[in-house]
Amino acid sequence: MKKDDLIYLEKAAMDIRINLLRLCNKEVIHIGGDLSVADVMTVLWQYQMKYDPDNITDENRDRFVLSKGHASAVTCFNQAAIGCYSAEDVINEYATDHGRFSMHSCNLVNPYVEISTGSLGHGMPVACGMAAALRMKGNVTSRVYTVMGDGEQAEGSIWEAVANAKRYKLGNLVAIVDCNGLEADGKIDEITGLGNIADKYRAFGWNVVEIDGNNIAEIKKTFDELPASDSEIPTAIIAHTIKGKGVSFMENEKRWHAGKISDEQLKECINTLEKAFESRFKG
Ligand SMILES: Cc1ncc(C[n+]2csc(CCOP(=O)(O)OP(=O)(O)O)c2C)c(N)n1
Repeated sequence: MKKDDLIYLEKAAMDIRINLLRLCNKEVIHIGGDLSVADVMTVLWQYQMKYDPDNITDENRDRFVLSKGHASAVTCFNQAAIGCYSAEDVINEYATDHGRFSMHSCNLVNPYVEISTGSLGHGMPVACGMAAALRMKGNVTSRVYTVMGDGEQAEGSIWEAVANAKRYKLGNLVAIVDCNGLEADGKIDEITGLGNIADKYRAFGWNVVEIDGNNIAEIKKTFDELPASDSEIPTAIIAHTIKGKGVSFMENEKRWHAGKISDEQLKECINTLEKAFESRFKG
């Protein structure tokens, strides 16, 4: 069921952040890029996508490919929120020998993952192939969503897929770039030399929407206004975000690309997130 109430989605995004931090208190996770994309992922999984956890082979489902495969935790918690399993399952099983959840998304152990990812630059071409296959099978209603990082844009395979998505008229493909300005070792501007990512998608003939990717209302509006799934031009959502969003000591800090927090930090982070939510939406 679509939950289109903005406060519901804001609360859902806060709950995702709290679960991420609880897990980050137990294991090292890619917390910076999980937090930056948490709002986009919450609206995508808990509002936008046509996906029934009780019917995961439905041909008419939307497909999701996590191209920045290291953000598996934020994906797992959103899948938990829609009933694939519970958030406690994710926390208890994460990184255990026979667990379904680990640092990267793996479909050998987790059936809700369409395709294993983690080696950057591969998810997007696979998403492009899935979108083409749906078209060949005459499916005009399903969409394929993929989430990439801005550092990931340095992988050449991304641009082969971008060119082909336009060529094969894949209006059913929605590529989201989580532009948080940092990759693992520092600033994107200083490492990849790619310049303006939105302009590059435009140059390849894509429909490009630039948004504040930490603004739930803007994200929802962007999904509401997507071109029809049977249209011919692929869409790139360039989501400008803050790495570590919601946790002040992590925001814009490359040190928090991945890490673990103490019990004390966890308590403080949850308190801050809950207070921020209350001051915005209560009373
Ligand atoms: C092909 C490949 N090279 C290197 C890595 C190691 N690596 C993991 S995450 C990461 C940084 C990715 O940056 P970005 O795409 O911006 O992700 P985010 O900042 O959103 O976490 C790198 C280099 C990898 N997973 N795959």
